Amino acid sequence: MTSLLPQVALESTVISHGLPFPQNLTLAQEMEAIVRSRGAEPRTVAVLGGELRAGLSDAELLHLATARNVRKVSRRDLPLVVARKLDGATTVATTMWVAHRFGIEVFATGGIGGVHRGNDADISADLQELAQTPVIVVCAGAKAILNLPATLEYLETFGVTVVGFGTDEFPAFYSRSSGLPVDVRCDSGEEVAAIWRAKRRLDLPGGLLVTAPIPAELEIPASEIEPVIEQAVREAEVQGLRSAEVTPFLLTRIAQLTGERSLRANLALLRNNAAIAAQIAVALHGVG
Ligand code: PSU
Ligand code: MN
Repeated sequence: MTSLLPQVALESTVISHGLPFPQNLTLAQEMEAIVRSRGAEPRTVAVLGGELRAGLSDAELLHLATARNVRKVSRRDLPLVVARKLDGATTVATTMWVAHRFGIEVFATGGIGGVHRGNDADISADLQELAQTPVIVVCAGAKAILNLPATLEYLETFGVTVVGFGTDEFPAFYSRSSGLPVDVRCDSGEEVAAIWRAKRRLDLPGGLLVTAPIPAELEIPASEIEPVIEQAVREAEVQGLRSAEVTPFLLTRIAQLTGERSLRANLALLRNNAAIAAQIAVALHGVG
């Protein structure tokens, strides 16, 4: 394996359902470029014509960024998109699963799913995947559209270590702090790599969640984003949305209500996470 470059997986639901066109396409290309500039190889994950893919051409990225018939593929959707030869964008859970099959250990995304506010039965498949699949997921924490304390409790129950990258607090996506502690702080890719190697030596199953706060200059303080989130969550309830529809609705609605600011914040944290993931992948590669 040492002749291969370090690898970083990237997800595609953020391209198809998380961001508007054309910023989604530019962002996907920028994340790939950032990973490359740090000495790693980007592997954007998707399902195309029923085939699992890790590594896409520019034309394929454009297709995911523009086509309307690209389905959001959670793990439960995998057998049906494969059987029916459909196109699908992979969530965090599905990207982890595909990355692992391709031998990729590090993955950069924006925010993970979690336990929803107001509906404790709506628990993202991302959390179970973190419990089961050995991949390091770099994210900016989770949006406060979720019940963050319940999300962290769930991760603890299932044995998922939560790292704060350069922070002692679990970041809340648009906001750098949530008031909730992480399990351990790391300030370098090497420190994360050391924890990952220890986990492997101990034969512990599952992934590692590395959370990095949004760059300070683009942070939206909790007091400003909170009323918007509450409004979006209420609207989702009124509309009776369920299951996989909830998260894309909330993401779109918050972006509409906050305008360009939340979009700029979202793009900045995604780029930041790509750089950190590459750093971790390079550190892991160094000593095997
Ligand atoms: N949170 C974000 N942006 C996103 C997502 C979550 O801030 O794009 C996407 C990710 O792909 C994540 C998925 O895996 O939503 C979670 O959806 P659900 O809650 O339906 O599991
Ligand atoms: Mn959900």
